[in-house]
Amino acid sequence: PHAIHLKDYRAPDFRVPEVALDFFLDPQATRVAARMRMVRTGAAGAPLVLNGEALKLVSVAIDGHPLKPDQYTLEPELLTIPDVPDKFILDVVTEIAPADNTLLSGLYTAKGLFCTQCEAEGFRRITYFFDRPDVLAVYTTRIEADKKLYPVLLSNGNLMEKGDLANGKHFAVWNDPFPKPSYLFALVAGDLGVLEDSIVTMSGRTVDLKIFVEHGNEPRATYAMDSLKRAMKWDEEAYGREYDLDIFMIVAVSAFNFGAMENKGLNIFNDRVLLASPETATDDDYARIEGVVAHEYFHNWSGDRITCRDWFQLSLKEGFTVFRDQGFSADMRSKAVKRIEDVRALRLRQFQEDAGPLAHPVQPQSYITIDNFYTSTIYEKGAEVIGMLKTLVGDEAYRKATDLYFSRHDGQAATVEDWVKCFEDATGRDLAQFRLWYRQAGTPTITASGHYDAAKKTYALTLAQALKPTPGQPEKLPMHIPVRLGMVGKSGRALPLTLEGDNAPGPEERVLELTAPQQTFVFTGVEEEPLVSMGRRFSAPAEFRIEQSAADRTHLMAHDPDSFNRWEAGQTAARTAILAMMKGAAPDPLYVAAIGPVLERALDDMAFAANMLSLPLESEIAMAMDVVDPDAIHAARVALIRAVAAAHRGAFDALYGKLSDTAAFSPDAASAGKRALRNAALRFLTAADDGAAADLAARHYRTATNMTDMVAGLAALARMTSPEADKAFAHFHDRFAKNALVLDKWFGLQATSPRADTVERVKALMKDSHYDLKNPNRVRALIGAFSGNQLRFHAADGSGYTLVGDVIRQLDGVNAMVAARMAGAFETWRRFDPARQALMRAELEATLKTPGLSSNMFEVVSKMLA
Ligand code: B3K
Ligand code: ZN
Repeated sequence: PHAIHLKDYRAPDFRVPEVALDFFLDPQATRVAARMRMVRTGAAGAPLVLNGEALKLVSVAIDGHPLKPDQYTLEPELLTIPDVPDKFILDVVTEIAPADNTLLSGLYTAKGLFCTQCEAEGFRRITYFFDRPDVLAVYTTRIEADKKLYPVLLSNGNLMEKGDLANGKHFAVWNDPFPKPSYLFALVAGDLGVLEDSIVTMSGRTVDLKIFVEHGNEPRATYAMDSLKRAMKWDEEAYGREYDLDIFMIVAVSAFNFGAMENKGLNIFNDRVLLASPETATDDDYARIEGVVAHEYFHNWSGDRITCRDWFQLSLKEGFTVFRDQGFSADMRSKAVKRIEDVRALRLRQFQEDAGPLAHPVQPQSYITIDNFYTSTIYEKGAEVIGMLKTLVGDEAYRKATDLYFSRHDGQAATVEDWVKCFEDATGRDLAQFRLWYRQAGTPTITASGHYDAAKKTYALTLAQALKPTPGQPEKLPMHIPVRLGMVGKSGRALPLTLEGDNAPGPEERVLELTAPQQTFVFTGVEEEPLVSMGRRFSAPAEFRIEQSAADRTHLMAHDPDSFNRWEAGQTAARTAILAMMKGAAPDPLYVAAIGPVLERALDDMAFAANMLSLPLESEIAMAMDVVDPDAIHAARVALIRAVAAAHRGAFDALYGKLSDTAAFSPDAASAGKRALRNAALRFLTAADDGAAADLAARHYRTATNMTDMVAGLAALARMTSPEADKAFAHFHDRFAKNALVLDKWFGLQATSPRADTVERVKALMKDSHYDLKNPNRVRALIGAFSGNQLRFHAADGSGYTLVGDVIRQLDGVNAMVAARMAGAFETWRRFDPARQALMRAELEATLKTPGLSSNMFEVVSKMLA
């Protein structure tokens, strides 16, 4: 396998204004006749070189003249025709076997349904083509198939024609008038039910909305439909973006490599992020559906109308679209809670990536397999970079810049540089240094130290930034970092931030721009010694460090006017307490006491209170240690939960009782917040993990009227060894045996259990008749969840490592993309003790030696070992 470098980018030698595809569907032997109009744009005489993979070439012709085998060369992944005119029609006929396509890339079948996944490089598994994002064509797609088995025939764009044919077959012709890259091509054929609706856009056009699902699942698509309509409206208001075709379709499929895909006019979804009902989906599922439906819809502008020139620009569409969907969800729900959730996810996955062997910039410089670069850095850090731009230029200028971007680059395959340039042109700001956020990998540390001069009433705040080396980047330059902050007095009031030289009292919050390695900001008129509330709303994807006592932190936890930083203060206080407990300290009485006021105010904002009550996860605590000790982390964290529970038993009891739900289920944010708070209380009320705790958790499970509460009950029981736990798990299994998505939860809850027998149970579950290596959702539900179980995956005897190692090696032969992603479980291996390191290294080395290893797996494993 060899690396591809950004610096080697070359424009294509041909344009392909039009592509006509003719599909004759058959699970074992689908025939694809492709007709492409080619126009030379590059060097005269350059050969035609097309990508192709796992294809059987049936015939190839130029301007109607079939080519003889000596007129072209065929390599495993390339078709080269040395001698072609400057303008011509190329006809290529290929044959593929969708039923054997376990990679789920290109055209494949799942549960009797044909569907495609072409991003990033799946189109080359359908026909020979310039399978790169900077070749934009207008596609016309004709699909022919058995009418009984495949009554629904879909592709991108508008339906032009359909009709019946002889032998029980029928056909449909679709045309997508918007030129697009091949990765946005889609086709679906099958026997599907449909949920229909429509919307009138801002300019008064009516757009038909259709969501296709397995028959019987139509009612479970209503929340997705509702989310879609709200997303379409929001994009008009927030970004001035209107939908452009007359029809927008979504199809839900059960076998899919990731969440969903933004194919023009025909989004394809993993049904996990589309189907919901109160009996089958948790509040988190509802929120995720809302977010993903919006994300894929928003891609219509940030991705489809303006796409990427090459895959090094991936964050151009992904970071931006994540930023857009985060903004949407924040507007639909609570801004503070959404920010907390996003930051938590960022720290959990992206900070971990940035700190390890797979660290890469938001704009990578090279890759072996692009599939490995759909990472948290490209997506979530990419979104943070855009958030910083918005913070720096302000809301209005941000909108001006995005308007400019959409108008300037509409219909183009653009670059990250084009994007930043729009911000410079729209705002007049120099963003030269800011561009480093795209080029430098790693999480900067911002260390603050302050000095209060009581006599002069000044406060000097020194901010220093540092960025550690990452693979391939030994030296780093100082970045342009927005640091949003406030100051809180010991009395609890917010202090104005007046900088030396200001001629009026300053605001209570401001954004400092840190551009040098170290800068000092002097505030004047500071009436009392302040506590600094730094990095409010997480104003940069950085680690903010400031020396503060436990008393300072609990003070901020109660008084910081910025709710995000109240949460942050609580997290830091809890983490500090847990780290101290690992060295023998008792639970920090200040932290334990500080939960009192949180409970007193819990009803004011229940979703927020639930977050205040959720302690840092074990893997978050691990991030703060030089050598991770999973057993000690688990024990200390549980001990702190028990200390909090013991100190506030009465308040938790009262809260739990008061919040018991009798109203009909509604997935809205307020109702979800209420359930989240009650379930947070349940966590503390069952903290002892004893018989009484099992009884309460079992009662919670039995009396639940929705999936959120059922899962909360089960999650508590999953920690315990008790007949109640066995009974509930058996009941859940039998009740939902036929519902794959719910059964995934059953697998996952057992895989994440802290119980000592978890490895054994996961092994047993792999023999369950419902376990299926070919279904990514199932593998992720069991093995993916298990590898996130820090305590048991990292079992000292290495049993967890062997389990996951065996699975990824086996899975590599079935679905290399999913397998390589799952190998990320070993990404942190160097952060553990020598014994665990040796065990993990052995798994990685064994993987590298596996015969026939995919290049996906080769890339991640060799980088992890480097
Ligand atoms: N663009 C797709 C991701 C494709 C992943 C290919 N390996 C979904 C999304 O980000 O919206
Ligand atoms: Zn996306």
